Amino acid sequence: MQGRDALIIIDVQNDFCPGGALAVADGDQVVPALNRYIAQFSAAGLLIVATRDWHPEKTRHFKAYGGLWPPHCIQGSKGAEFRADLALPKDAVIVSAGMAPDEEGYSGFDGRDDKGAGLADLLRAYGVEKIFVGGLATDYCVKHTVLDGLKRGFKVVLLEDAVRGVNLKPDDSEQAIEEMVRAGAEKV
Ligand code: VGL
Repeated sequence: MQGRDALIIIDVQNDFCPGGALAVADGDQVVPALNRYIAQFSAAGLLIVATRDWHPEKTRHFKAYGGLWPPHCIQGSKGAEFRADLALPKDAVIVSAGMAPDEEGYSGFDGRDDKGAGLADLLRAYGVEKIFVGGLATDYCVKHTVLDGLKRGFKVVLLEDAVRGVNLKPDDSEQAIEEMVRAGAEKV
C-alpha cells in the first residue's frame, strides 16, 4: 500500500450472502478478510470505497423483464443493505450501481456516489493510481470492475482471499480470475 492506493469493496450486501435472494456460496466469508483490509487502509488514511448493487423494482437485469437474475438488491430493501458485520468506516465513500431500469450495473465504474460522481472521477480526485479490489461476486461485479479499472489506466490488485463467485458454471470464478490476470491485474 502507498499514498495513492484505494480499497474498493464490491457489493458485500445481504442478497449476495447465504440466505439472500442471489446468494453466493460462502459469500459471507469475504467479510473477515475485508475487515482486515479495511483496518489496514483506515490506519494508513487511505480511501475506502464500497460499491452496492442498487436496483429499481423493474429492471431488465431481472428475469421477469428479460434479464438473467431473480430480483435482488432492490433500493432501500433489507437485501440491499451491506452485511452488518462489514466494518465500513464512517468516511467510506458509497457508490451505487445498476440504478437505471435499462442498466445491468456490473461494473463499479458505472456507479455513482451520492453527489453523482462516477467512480473513476472520484478516484482521480483523490489521486488514486492503484486499486485493491475484493467482494462479490468474482465472476460478475468484481470481474467487470477490475477489467474496467485496468482499461481506465488504474493499476489493479485482486484480493483473492476476499472474493467469492456465483459460478453459474462451476469454473466461472477460476476463469474470471484468469481473465483478470491476463488483462493485467495482480493477485495477492
Ligand atoms: C452481481 C450477479 C447479478 C454481482 C450482480 O454483484 O456480482 N452478480 N448482479
